[in-house]
Amino acid sequence: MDNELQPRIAAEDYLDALAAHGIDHLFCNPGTDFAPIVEAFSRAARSNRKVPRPMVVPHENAALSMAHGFTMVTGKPQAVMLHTNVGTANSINMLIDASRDRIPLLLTSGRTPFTESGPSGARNAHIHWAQEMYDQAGMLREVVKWDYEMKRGDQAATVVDRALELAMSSPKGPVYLSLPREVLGEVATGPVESNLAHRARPRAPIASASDIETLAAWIAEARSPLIITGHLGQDPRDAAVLARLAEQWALPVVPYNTRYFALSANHPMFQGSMPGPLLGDADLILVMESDVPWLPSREEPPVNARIVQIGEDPLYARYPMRSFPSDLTITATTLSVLEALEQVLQARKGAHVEARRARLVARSAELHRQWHDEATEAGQGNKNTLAWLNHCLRDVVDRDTMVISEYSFRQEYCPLETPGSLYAVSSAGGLGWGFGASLGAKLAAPDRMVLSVLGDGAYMFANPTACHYIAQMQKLPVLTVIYNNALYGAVRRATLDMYGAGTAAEADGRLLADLPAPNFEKIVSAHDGHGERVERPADLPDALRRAADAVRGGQQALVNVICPP
Ligand SMILES: Cc1ncc(C[n+]2csc(CCOP(=O)(O)OP(=O)(O)O)c2C)c(N)n1
Repeated sequence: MDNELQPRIAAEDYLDALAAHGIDHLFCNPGTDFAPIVEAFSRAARSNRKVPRPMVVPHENAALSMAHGFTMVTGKPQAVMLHTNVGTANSINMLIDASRDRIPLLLTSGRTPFTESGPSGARNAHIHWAQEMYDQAGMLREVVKWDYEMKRGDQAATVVDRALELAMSSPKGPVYLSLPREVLGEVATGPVESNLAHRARPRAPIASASDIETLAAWIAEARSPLIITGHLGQDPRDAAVLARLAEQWALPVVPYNTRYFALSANHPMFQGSMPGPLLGDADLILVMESDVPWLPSREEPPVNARIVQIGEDPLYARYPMRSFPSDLTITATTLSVLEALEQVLQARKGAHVEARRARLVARSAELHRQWHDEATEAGQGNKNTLAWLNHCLRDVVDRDTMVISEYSFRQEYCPLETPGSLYAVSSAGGLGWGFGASLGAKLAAPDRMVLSVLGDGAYMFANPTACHYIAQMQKLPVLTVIYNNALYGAVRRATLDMYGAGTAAEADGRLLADLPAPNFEKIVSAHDGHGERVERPADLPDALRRAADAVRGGQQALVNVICPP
């Protein structure tokens, strides 16, 4: 039937509204709740109307992590649609990651039909009774900024306006919308209302001039300042200003549990990834977008050190408990603070800058020597290590590569140079993120090499067959390198930390941590990919090069690097 003869349905207005907000993709894992959406996409294709591209993703975790990956690279929010309560439940792990990583995305799911018979879309399958919940959004309300259920078809545009303005305002984050089938299938009675054009969004916060003056004065006075970053670099412009400021003022930077590229390891002020060694001597600590700048159970700054907490949400209001001290707390984007500081500091002189520079440059050289020796010694040995694996990545990483790390990438051994070149798992640590995120990143930037470095545990959490399937079907060739220690290393470390003298230590803390490794390289082969297994350090460089060549040729690739603990 011609579109003109069909009465318009709310799902069409809804897709139009997504497109009006610049949403490029709707990552879907569908069910019986999708019928009006499928109809709306089909009509849009027939009439060439611009709507988001629908993409079937065969697991909800991967749908969320793909949207996450796309948005972290482009800054543009994307939408996901899942099946009622059950599909939504599958995605919550990745939603927690996105939430703590402040990724704006629109998560939606169908809602089982309200009506037991009657209107178009009423219940007509057994599951429609059992999938109803008293409060479907209740299971994820704590990790979204806003949730709502669309009540009427004529709300389609305003509901999307509201969802996106909240997702995109500071601090950004995911939002959730449930979409009942009868509502999506409602016949439109008039034009939809959207006041998008007259809906100015609040700007992200910037620091007051007096706070910047105070901070600049403290920096100028400081003998041993220290910058600890975590989330800094989500806006890649941060990294460029930080590099200049750190250089001019000889400010040591420790990207601790970093989620983004904050500073190149080749910058002389990069002082490793652990705050401990410099923390004890610091007299000024700038905590820049870091939820956990150090571990109080292990280390503390000196009691008289000045501490400054800076971030869009420096109190981490959604964290139930967090007690880091602060002498100056600044609610502002790190970019605005860094730029303002750079200007104000031009008029000042620091008492200790050159002495400090000499000390830190020497320290950096010594650290690099240690990192280099550690990696190359391992390369001459008979088992692969994390250091050697990362060192060998130097040959495949260029300025255009995006590295996705689910714990196993270390700049110390493979320095990066470019803002926007590193993305790591959220501080919430919900595993299974990296593979899907790398697919989303590749979708966002098809001309760039995307390399994900994953633990064997992290790889399996990602539903690898679903992810390899997407890479194959959507033509997203990515390079996956598995740091395969056949172990949940973090679990073992935690056991030994707490019970090093306990009974569990007699079995080397391996109970519940051993993860005998299958041939992961064969899984990628089943998806037309290039797979290699590497046991010997000497074989690793060539294996990585072959895999990178395969990816450049359009084939996904996986290198399973056996790294016995
Ligand atoms: C969804 C989820 N389940 C469980 C955990 C707990 N956990 C944290 S680290 C870890 C082990 C990860 O293993 P792997 O990726 O191989 O890295 P390794 O610790 O061996 O370096 C586990 C199971 C988690 N963080 N997320």
